[in-house]
Amino acid sequence: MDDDVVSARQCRGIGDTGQRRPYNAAMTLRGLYLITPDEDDSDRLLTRVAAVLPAGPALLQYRNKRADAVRRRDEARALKALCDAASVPLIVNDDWRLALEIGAHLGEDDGDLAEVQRSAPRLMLGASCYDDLARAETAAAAGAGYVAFGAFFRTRTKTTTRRASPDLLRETARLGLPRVAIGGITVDNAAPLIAAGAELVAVIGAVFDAAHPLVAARRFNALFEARRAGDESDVTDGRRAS
Ligand code: TZP
Ligand code: MG
Repeated sequence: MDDDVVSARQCRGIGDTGQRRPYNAAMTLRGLYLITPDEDDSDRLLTRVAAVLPAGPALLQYRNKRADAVRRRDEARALKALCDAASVPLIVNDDWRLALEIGAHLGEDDGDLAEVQRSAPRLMLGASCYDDLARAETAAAAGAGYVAFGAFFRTRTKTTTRRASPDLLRETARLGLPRVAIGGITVDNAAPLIAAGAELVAVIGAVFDAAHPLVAARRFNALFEARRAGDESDVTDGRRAS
């Protein structure tokens, strides 16, 4: 089990060019955070995920609100094998027990983060913080591995009335954790969120519903690369040091 945890915690930087490195809590995750689409056919789900993994997302989250426990376990295991082969860390939404060997993401209704942290201290726990700064502060204090905010834009994937703003990303830089932006994010609207500090943009529809999902995923990678190149040239030019 320990080996599984370690291998699931390998992560890398951006896209296809990233190098495998062992997970280290201080390491900054950065790039595209893919989340699995609603897909009732397990084989099709795996095929769709396998098609985009060559883009090298920073993380993949298994999210399935519809399947029963048996199917969720089967799918999570199959995704874990695909992700291990691609060196992409897998996160499981909602179910930290299922995620125990994999990684977990906790939402508002998934239990108390500090309690899960005590039960499973080696899990990387992400926390959904919606539009709520106080929740992000509490999650950070409880040892969250990242904090997620959203929805930033109208999304057809999830019914939500919570609406986050880029200011929340700026305000939470001081937490020192990767900030995830989610909700209606597309290649065309993501750049301001990355500029506001989002280390990760979490996406379902704009990749999985695209005509060419792998191409779409690589376009997100290019946004992060462009931002990094801009930051580096700003530093070189002495315009910006942070
Ligand atoms: N949480 C907030 S919005 C959302 C989730 C899971 C859905 C994101 O999906 P999409 O298709 O990228 O808008
Ligand atoms: Mg949840």
